[in-house]
Amino acid sequence: MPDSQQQMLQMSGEFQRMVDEFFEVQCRYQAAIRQVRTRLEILDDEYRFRHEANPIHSIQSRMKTIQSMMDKLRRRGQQLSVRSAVENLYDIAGMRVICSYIEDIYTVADALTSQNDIRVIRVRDYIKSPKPNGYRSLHLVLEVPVFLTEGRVTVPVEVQIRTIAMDFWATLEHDLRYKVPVGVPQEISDELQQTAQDITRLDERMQRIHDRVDALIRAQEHRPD
Ligand code: 0O2
Repeated sequence: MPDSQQQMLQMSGEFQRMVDEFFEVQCRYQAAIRQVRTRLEILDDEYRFRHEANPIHSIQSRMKTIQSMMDKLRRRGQQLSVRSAVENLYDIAGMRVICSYIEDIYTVADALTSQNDIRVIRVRDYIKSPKPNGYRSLHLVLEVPVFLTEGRVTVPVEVQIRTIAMDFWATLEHDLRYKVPVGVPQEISDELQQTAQDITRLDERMQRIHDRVDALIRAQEHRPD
């Protein structure tokens, strides 16, 4: 068999091994996403029962594709393998929790991180310290337990918590950035930054209105008949 053909076979064999390994680890990351989703849903249900309000508007989740994992490893100059991805990437399993109000973000984050079998690996608060482009969101990397036939394993999950308005901005900004590979012109970046500030003011106003309505409801509950 010619050398080139042998090389091709070897490469496709290596790729196949990588894909098999990926499907094996995918199973535990998906289990970790399910764990976190169930815990979030339980917290949301309990909150509705106790406070007649839902801190969570919606939950999205995704598994990083093998291609996107390898791209990230390549960008960082790290070894290109599934093992390297598991050792170096925190966002193979990613979740996005969308809340209506800013305070709900911290209510959800506190409730989740205070569960004693969850370990907080990293917190990045881009709400208190927004990125220079205006990006805001609370990022947590949590290590959650998953029970497999081989026993208990822990798996990292990146949880991004943000308001509907923050999500609207981040989704559009992300799409725009990908649509213009040569880079978004400065005037558009400036306008996006300005819009991020408008959205911050909107979120703060909505929070104040919500607090006032809450106070009215509480006052009515305590009024003698
Ligand atoms: P995708 O497609 O959303 O997954 P690390 O998490 O340590 O590997 P990083 O990138 O420093 O690396 O972490 P960080 O800052 O916590 O942000 C990771 C994710 O947050 C990004 O994932 C985005 O989803 C989101 N994000 C961060 N900055 C921005 C921003 O300026 N605009 C928008 N729209 N989203 C942002 P990925 O891997 O980039 O992409």
